[in-house]
Amino acid sequence: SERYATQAEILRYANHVADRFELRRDIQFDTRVTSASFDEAAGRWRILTADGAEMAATFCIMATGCLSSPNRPHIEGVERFEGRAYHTGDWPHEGVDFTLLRVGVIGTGSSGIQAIPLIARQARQLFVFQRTPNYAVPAQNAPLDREAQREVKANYAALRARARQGRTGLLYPINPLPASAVSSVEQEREYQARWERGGLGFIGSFVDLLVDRQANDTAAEFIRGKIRAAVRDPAVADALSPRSVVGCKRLCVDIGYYETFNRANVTLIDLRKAPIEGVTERGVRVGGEEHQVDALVFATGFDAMTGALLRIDIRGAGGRTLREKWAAGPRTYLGVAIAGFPNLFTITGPGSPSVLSNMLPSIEQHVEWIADAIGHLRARGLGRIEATRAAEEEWVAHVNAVANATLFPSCNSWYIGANVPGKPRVFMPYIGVPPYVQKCAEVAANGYEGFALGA
Ligand code: NA7
Repeated sequence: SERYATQAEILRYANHVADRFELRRDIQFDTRVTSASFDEAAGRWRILTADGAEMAATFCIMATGCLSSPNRPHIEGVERFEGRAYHTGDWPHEGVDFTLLRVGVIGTGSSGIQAIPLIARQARQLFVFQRTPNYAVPAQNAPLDREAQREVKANYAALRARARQGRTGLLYPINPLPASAVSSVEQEREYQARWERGGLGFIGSFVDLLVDRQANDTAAEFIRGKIRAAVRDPAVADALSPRSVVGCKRLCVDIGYYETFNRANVTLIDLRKAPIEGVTERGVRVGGEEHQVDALVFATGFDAMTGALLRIDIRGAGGRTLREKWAAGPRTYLGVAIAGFPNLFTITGPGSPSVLSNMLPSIEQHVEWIADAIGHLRARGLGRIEATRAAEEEWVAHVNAVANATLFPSCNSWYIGANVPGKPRVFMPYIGVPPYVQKCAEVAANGYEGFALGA
């Protein structure tokens, strides 16, 4: 019903899909998988759940999500806090009412940037603890009228086909020109048009924004100009202004974020001047000062892409654990399979476009590819598929080479694992939907090239 549907609407839709396609009969809810180990003799995965149940399966497909494992940084004294504490990635289903409360939000990524304007409207006092400022472009969210809805629904197939041609699988157009090909007045006009359109398409203003630092600087300066115009106090505007590469961390999409700092009840605490010393019973100490709050919101993100997988004790052929295998960072073939872990598939795993793509089509592409692979085995009376080490090596090197040709590795983003202390610094997603989809199709067409198939 809107350009950006709310969580409640998306959940209603998920429930509708589950009912319409009778999926509930195949889902066991409230079940945490604690371990999965490959039984070489039986050629099966043995899967244990937290309630002690054990299951066996020929194939094990990990659809555990890229951003599903909350990152809860250890902050000194955090367990002493006597108020209410929340994590944006683990929000109470019944909602939270901050009316009349003093609230602290730690973190200013997408989640913080979306939550802060809403919390500011309810709370008596809001402290925003910002370690690194982020770029946000306006959502320009609005209801979709009946005609717009009808048009989208009438053209699903064509829209999907068009999206698949795009670098990220999203529908926004990418300007084929580099920024340097046009005058600064024309650059400004392009940025302004995309700003008014709203959403992530801003990053498609010029083809080279994510590969050329100078081009990127022009986009960065445009957004900083918008921040200066939106925020009345120049010192606050300056503290909110990022200096890094636009899009290197996930570009955020906001509704009135920067303007929120003009409110009398909102205070920005710049952690680059003084870091958090610790949490006390009553609040957060920064630079010797205690900011007292009744509620603390951790908008501190996720142990992205590998977190949910590594929380499960996964053991492949010969008992080798995935934790050992990935100690220096994730290694996969196509982000869908792992050498040494036969018959295990990962949906949108590291090494696939995943978080740098339109997630739902990417999930569909993996589901279809995996279903085809299993069908291929069954049709030939086979029961085992495993990525070869050589194919995995080659793919990991290729994923890195593509990333290193861009500006993505230049900042401390969760794409590279930099948000979780001790996590290896490896660029995890694969950049480029069309070449990726083509590669997967070729691998299948060539009889699952790079995989060893067996009985
Ligand atoms: P993000 O984008 O990882 O943002 C987390 C924020 O929390 C970010 O501002 C971090 O600062 C901050 N953070 C993390 N740990 C700390 C500590 N210890 N102290 C202070 N601040 C901290 O997560 P989101 O949930 O916002 O978004 C994740 C994705 O979900 C998003 O990209 C969309 O795809 C949807 P830092 O930048 O590390 O200095």
